[in-house]
Amino acid sequence: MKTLQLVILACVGISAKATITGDATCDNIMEFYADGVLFSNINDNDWTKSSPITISDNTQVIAVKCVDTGVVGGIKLALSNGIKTDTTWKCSATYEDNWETPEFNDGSWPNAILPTFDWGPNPAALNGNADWIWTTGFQGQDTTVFCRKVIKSDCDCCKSIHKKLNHLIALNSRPKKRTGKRSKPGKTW
Ligand SMILES: [Ca+2]
Repeated sequence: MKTLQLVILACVGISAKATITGDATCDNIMEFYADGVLFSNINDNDWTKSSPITISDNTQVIAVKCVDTGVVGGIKLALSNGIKTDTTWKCSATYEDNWETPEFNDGSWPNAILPTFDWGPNPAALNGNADWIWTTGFQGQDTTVFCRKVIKSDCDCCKSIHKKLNHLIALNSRPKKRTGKRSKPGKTW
């Protein structure tokens, strides 16, 4: 099992260093989560300024709760791995336990919509990099929304470990090769 231990150690070493960066904002009050962990920033309550994001590249799910305090609601985000807010996100106006975690099943949630509203060029870091998203009730009908996006179903490292494990299991389950001299044909029973 030494090979497997080495693979696991190598994976942990690599993943601990790698991060995803980016920017996020919401109109008006934002909570940003990566795998259920809340990341707070001084800009979270000002949609004209984006909050800088730095998360592990092993992150499976990113999630944003946003409270709209007037006129319209919107969420906008772009990350260095190419993930950005668009209609592939899932958005709901109903709170559900653990909605921000990887374990939550958002299969019944509707896709995000693109509000018909012009926010202009701010925040500058996100200008032209992503769409604003919300639920269909973006004009004051849905004032608190929960949006989430699965960005990695299983870490590449885990897949590599699983493959290695299966390889070892397959090796161990093979019939053992006979060692030593082949026994001569003996008595017939
Ligand atoms: Ca608003």
